[in-house]
Amino acid sequence: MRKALVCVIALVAVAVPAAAVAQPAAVKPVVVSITAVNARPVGGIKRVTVKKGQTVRVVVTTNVGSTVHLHGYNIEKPVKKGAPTVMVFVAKATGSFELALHPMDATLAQITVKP
Ligand SMILES: [Cu+2]
Repeated sequence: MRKALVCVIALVAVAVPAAAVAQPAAVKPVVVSITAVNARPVGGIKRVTVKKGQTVRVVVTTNVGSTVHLHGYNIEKPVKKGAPTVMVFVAKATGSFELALHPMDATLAQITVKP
């Protein structure tokens, strides 16, 4: 009896903070994580499809390169050595967009935005 009560209290303690920080699905970003070694994406070019209006969070970890560039959206982020490069954007334009690592012009990902 006492054990069951302790268990219920423990469950409530875990569930309440989780519910308090939960965000609505619409504002939750789609995370695209890429690790590149010597300008090659580990596991191959990442292909991701998102819906128009979604927020996309691109996280690139790379040992080389100076900038990460999302073609079409024309967003460029300088690469920080020893830290992930983070690019956040709202997928407003539909189509297929290449994420490249410069100056070597290596394709890291292909992000497709569907209406
Ligand atoms: Cu580019």
